[in-house]
Amino acid sequence: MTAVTAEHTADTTHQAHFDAAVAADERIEPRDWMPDEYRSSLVRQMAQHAHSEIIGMQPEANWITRAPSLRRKAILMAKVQDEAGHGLYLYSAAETLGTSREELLDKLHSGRQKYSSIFNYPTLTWADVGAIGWLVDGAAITNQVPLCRCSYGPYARAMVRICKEESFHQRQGYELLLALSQGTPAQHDMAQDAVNRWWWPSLMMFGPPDEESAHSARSMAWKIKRHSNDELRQRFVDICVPQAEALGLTLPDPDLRWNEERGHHDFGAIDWDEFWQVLKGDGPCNEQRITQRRRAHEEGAWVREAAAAYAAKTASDKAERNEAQVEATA
Ligand code: FAQ
Repeated sequence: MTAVTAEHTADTTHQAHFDAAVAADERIEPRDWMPDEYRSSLVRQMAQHAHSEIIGMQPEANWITRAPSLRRKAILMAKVQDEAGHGLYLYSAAETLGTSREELLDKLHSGRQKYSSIFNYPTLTWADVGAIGWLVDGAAITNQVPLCRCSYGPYARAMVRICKEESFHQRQGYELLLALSQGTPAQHDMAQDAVNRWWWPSLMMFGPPDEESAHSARSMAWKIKRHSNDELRQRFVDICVPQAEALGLTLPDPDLRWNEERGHHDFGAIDWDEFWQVLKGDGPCNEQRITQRRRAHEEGAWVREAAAAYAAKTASDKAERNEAQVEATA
């Protein structure tokens, strides 16, 4: 057998193992063989997801100093800190695919990788913190619970923990909005205004319509994604309608109504031009978000250097101790 044929046979066997594992709902682990496109598609999605978590800290962090009570401030600080943690789990999971955190951050800072469109909208009032918790975390959970069954092990495991925390976030947003909705008329109006502004961008979080989704078909065949963008968007709308009623708030869509035949709510047309414009970098806060992220990265350089120096020192101290121990027992 020539070298080329042997290589081809090995690749075919690997591919057959991979396909069988995916078909049997087994997990693909970092040391397993995987097609190059599977690896690169995972890096793309996981990196975007990680970037979304850390850029997503900014809109809410904007309100930490102005939270209306110590209780609300403590909750908000914990939530924003959780989002940083989610970013770290996801960067670590992406690193198991052979990329590095530096490389991913560099791609974010230079605009070569995306983050979620939703974080390019401003948080104008305190009620926006509630709307983000209820709608943005709510949409994130709807999208991410199926990712707990993603075929790639490290991503699926990271998602289990993230989803538990996101569902706590969603409840705090709902509780915050409920307090405002049942408060003074001015507070109620503030809650309604926030929902009016965050509803449509939340629906865009699920990605373009299925017929325009470049990656869905392949990602679903590989069981990275388990449902299409439109399926998850519909699920989210159906969940939100009764919740909005319980909140005493209205969803800003005159076309929203129950469709008995479909067993789902119909809803109005999404402004996809706005979505693509935000993705191109022309949303209300794109410039501000990325500038702030780059600055935070530069200002944090000394922390990374100190942590690396400490890790190197701890490792060399340990090596010296081990050597001394070996000599003492020789
Ligand atoms: N924003 O072919 P598809 C959170 C891009 S985490 C920006 O349909 P795919 C927690 C897409 O990347 C929120 N870009 O793509 C939190 C692709 O571009 P590319 C993030 C978007 O991957 C809460 C192109 O459009 N969650 O909120 C968006 O099959 C509160 C074509 O799209 C995740 O990342 C968008 N909305 O499906 C934090 C979940 N949608 O790569 C702080 C994991 C699409 O070719 C506070 N990701 N694009 O240049 C996913 O499930 C998928 O990647 C989708 C997109 C569903 C987002």
